[in-house]
Amino acid sequence: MEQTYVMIKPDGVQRNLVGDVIGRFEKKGYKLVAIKLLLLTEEQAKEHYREHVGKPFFPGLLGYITSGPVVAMVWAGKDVVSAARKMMGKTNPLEAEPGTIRGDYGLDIGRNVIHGADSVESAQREIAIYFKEDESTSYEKTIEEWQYE
Ligand code: YYY
Ligand code: MG
Repeated sequence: MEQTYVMIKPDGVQRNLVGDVIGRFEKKGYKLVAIKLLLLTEEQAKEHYREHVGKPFFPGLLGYITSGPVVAMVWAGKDVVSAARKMMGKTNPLEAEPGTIRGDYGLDIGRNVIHGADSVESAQREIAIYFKEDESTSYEKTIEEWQYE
C-alpha cells in the first residue's frame, strides 16, 4: 500500500489540532503506521525543506518549523499521497477550500498547520528523515474489508 509523510506543524500542536487531524485521516480510512512527537533540529528542517533553501521565505519557515514540537506520521492506504494533499488544501490557507484542514483552521501561509509530501518519491525521502525502518509497524486491520472492495 502507498505511504505518505504527514506532519502537524508547531502551530497545529499548540492550537490543539492534533486529535482533529489524526481523526480526519482515521475516518477517511487511512492506516497509521508510524507516529512520534519531536522537535526538529535545524539539520532535519533544512533537509526536509531543501527545495526551498535560499528562497525569501526560507528563514521564517526554518524558525517556525523548529519553534516547537511537531507530530510526525506515516499514513498508508489507497492513493494516500494525493488524497492527503487534497485533505490539507492549498498552501495558502485563505485559498484552501472550506472542509480542508488548512481551509478550516488557517489564516497565514506561514502558519498553515500541516505538511504532507507532494509525491511518492518525496514521501519516501521525508519518511527516511524522521523514521528508522524499525519504527514503522506493519499490521492488519480487519476493517479493511469494509473499506476496500
Ligand atoms: O507543499 P506545501 O507545504 O503546500 O507548500 P510549499 O510550496 O512546498 O512550501 C513549503 C512551506 O513553506 C509552506 O507550507 C509554507 C511555506 N511558504 C511560505 O511561508 N511562503 C511562501 N511564499 C511559500 C511557502
Ligand atoms: Mg511542499
